[in-house]
Formats: sequence, structure tokens, C-alpha cells
Amino acid sequence: MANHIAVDIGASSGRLIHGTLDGGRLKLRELHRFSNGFRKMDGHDYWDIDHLFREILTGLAKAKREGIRECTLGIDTWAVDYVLLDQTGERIHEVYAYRDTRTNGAADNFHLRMPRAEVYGRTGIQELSFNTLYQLFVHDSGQLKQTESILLVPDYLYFRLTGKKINEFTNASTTQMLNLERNDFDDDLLKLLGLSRTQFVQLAEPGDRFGPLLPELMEAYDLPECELIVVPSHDTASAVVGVPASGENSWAYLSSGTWSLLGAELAKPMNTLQAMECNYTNERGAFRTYRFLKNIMGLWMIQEIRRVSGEACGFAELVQAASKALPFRSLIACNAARFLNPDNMVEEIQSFCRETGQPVPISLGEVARCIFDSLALTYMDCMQELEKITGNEIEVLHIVGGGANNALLSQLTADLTGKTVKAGPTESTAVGNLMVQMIACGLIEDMTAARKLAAESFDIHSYAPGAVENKQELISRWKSLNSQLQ
Ligand code: ADP
Ligand code: LRH
Repeated sequence: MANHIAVDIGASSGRLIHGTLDGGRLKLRELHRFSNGFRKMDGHDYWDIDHLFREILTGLAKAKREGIRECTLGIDTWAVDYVLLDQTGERIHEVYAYRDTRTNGAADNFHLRMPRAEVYGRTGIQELSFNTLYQLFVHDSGQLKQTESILLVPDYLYFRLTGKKINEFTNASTTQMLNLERNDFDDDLLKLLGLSRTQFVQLAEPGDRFGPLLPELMEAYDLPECELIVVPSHDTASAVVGVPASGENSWAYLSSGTWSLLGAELAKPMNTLQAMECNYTNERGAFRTYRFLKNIMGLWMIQEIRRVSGEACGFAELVQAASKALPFRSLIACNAARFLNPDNMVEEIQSFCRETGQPVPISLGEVARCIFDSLALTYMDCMQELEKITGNEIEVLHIVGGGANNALLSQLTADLTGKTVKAGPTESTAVGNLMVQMIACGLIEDMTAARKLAAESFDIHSYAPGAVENKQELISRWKSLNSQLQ
């Protein structure tokens, strides 16, 4: 089939992107874009999952109006969040957003039942306060008892479109409940949550063919004939497929969107004590690879300063304002829990700077500069850890996702890491999603061929590392700031 559509829903926005192979290149066309975000109700943060479902239908109906009568379709979204379904397939609850504060302290409480090192040994997954394991641990036990099936968000969207249930592998790994050796849910972890394996469904691998849209949806909304394909439904897993890299072990990726996910692709997991102490994760990648990476707070902080300032300017203008501000004047420890979901990100950053005896950034440009400088320094630390743990010397860092639009951050990252940075494609998640559909259809041979195609199809900007004034002094300042917080 010549037409392929990726539904890619990040925490900040969703899109339907049409992909075709044209003269040996992958051509993308945006069919539909919509905003996403969580909202507070009764003191908790929730996603509006029905809104997302409706937007998918709207996008598909547009595709049909634009002449696409037949296509394949794959869906990816952010990770960890889930839907509980009862016996009739109805949702038992609204979908909690992972930044909701109900999981504060949940990891520590869970580890009283199974020590942190044992959980890591079994799952290889980094501790993030919002992993599905900890979310389910604090979920209402009455609702868990009523639950027939637990689907993650993209699994649920596949279900709404087809009536069929799966737990897709790459996203299932982010639950922190898959056993690395058994490649299935870990019975002991499930037992500690009071759950049974039968409440999850069959695990499905990216590249599997899935099935058609429900005929009643096609009719009611005048949709094209779609065959759904199982793609890496964790957005970061799709983004990693879309990295235009070549060779083995000499490149790393930074998937740069709401989160910054920095890491390497490995053929085998690395769940050593050192990896655990550095909080590296072994999420499943497409085609039985492992995404050895770390979550860094990312451009969420930029999205939030923009939101609390009334969205007075766009992202490009924020970057421009930041480039006029003094470099490395004030720094923040990006991964501190206080930046996960503060009421007011600007004030939180200002308080941090005040408390640590640094100049307080005032203008939006100064605050943005503080974020970009601090992110680049965090990337530098992460790259050093990555090389140390894996023993691989990295030559190129590929930045993909919306953050690849940010030339200031890309150059800072090259300067501080000392690596060549290659930025693009900005829609790598949709690209990876589409590539897996094309692999499933036999149009692209494998992931290596897919990455070559990505390199040939998109503009990739290279940033050579430049000098940083007083770099050693800056690094000492950065390290001492972070050690004050441990
Ligand atoms: P997600 O999929 O997590 O919602 P995206 O990959 O869409 O995130 O990336 C969104 C981020 O990309 C924004 O937070 C913003 O910082 C960055 N971005 C998007 N467009 C631009 C631009 N023109 N200039 C600079 N940064 C940009
Ligand atoms: C990025 C992402 C990331 C997860 C987080 C919940 O969108 O999927 O990989 O850790 O959201």
C-alpha cells in the first residue's frame, strides 16, 4: 500500500502525518495537528483521552477528503500512563497524567516491599516517580479489582479503533513491570500490586500486522480503509528508529521534546549496579533492541515558562531572546523533583537560583537561557556517564524531535559535550512510526535501511564543537551546584 499515516501524540501536541516513498525518499505531509495537555479536576491531573480519540478521527476524515482511500496506520504516544477497562470494555476511571502528585513518595513505599536493586535487576528500568508500577501501587484497589484489562494509552487508542486489545512491547517496558529475562510481565511485581497476568493482554511486537478499522467508525466518520500496524507505540522508541545514524556503537541520540531522552541503542540490556546508580534505563526498542537512556527534564521547562507567561511569544522567539542573554549566569539542577510539575515554572527557577546564591534571572530570555545552559550541561554529564558505562566512544550525538529546531541548544550541546551534533529530523517520531509500517509492508528492509533513508530524506544540520570560555571553571561550578543538592 502506498499511503501510510502516523498518529504521533506527544505531551504537548499531536499530529497525523502522511508518509510516502517517492523517488527513494520519504516524503512527509502533515494532515492534522492538535494541542495536548493535562488538566486538573478534583485536585488531580488528567489527560482528555476522548479529545485525543476524536482528533484522530478528525485527522483520518481529513485524509479521506484529501484523496487517501487506503492506508496503513500506526499510533504512538508518551509512555507509562494507562487505562483500566471493565468487562464490557468501558473505562473505569479518567486517565491520570503522569505528572500528577499522587505518586509522590510511592517509589520509596514500594521499595519497602521489594528493594530498589531487585526491581532494577528484574526490569532494568530507571526509577521515575511516575512509572506505571508506582502509579498502580497507589491506584484505588477497588478499581483494580474490577479491572478486566490494563492497556497503556496507545494500546487503548488501538482498541477504540479496532476493538482488539494488545500491550505493545516498547511501551509495556516503560511500566517497569516487564521481566528482562522472561520478556513478559513479572509475576512477583504483579503480586505485590494485587494484580494477575490475566489483567494484561497479549504482548505485541512492532512490525506485527494488526487489523482493520471498525467498519462502524469508517462509516460514521467517512474514514479511509486503514490497516493498523503495530509500531513502537512508545513515542521515544519510534523516535529512535527515526534517527538518521549509521554504524554501530559510535553514535548516541537525544530525543528532544517535552522530555530529553539521551542514550544509545544496545543489542543487550545493561542492568548493572553502575547503570542503576546513574539511573539509566533499558527500555525496549523496535526489533528487539534496548534503549539504554536517561530521562532529563527537557523542553517541558520551556513549554511551562511560555505557558505561565501567557504564551506571549513562540519557541523560536524564546530561543532568540535567550541567545541575547548572558551565558552561564544562573544554572539549575534540571532533574530536581521540584521542576516536574510546579505551579509556576518561572518562579520555581527564580527561587532555585535565589536559594543557591546565584543571580536571579528576570526576563523571559534570561530564564530561557538558564534552562538551555543547564540542559546542555546535563547532556554533557549524561554523555560522559554513557561512555563510561557502555565503554563505547561516541563520535556523533543525533538530536531529533522538536528540540532539533533549536540552534542555540544544539550548538551549546556540541560545545559542552565536545561531540559533533547532528540535528534533525524534527519529526523523527512520526518518521520512525512510518518506517516500521513500511518495514511491515516489505517496502523497507530493516532498521539500518530505514535510518539510511532518514539520512537521505531530511535536512540534517551539523554543529561542530567550539570553545567554551572558562570551561573547567564552569564545570566545577556546575558539579558543586549539583552536589549541594544530593
Ligand atoms: P512532544 O512530542 O514531546 O510534544 P516535540 O517533539 O513536538 O515534543 O517538541 C516540542 C518542543 O520543540 C517544544 O517544547 C519547543 O521547545 C521545541 N520547538 C518546536 N519548534 C521550535 C522552534 N521553531 N524553535 C525552537 N524550538 C522549537
Ligand atoms: C516522552 C516520554 C518519555 C517518557 C515520558 C513519560 O514523550 O514518552 O520517553 O519517559 O514521556
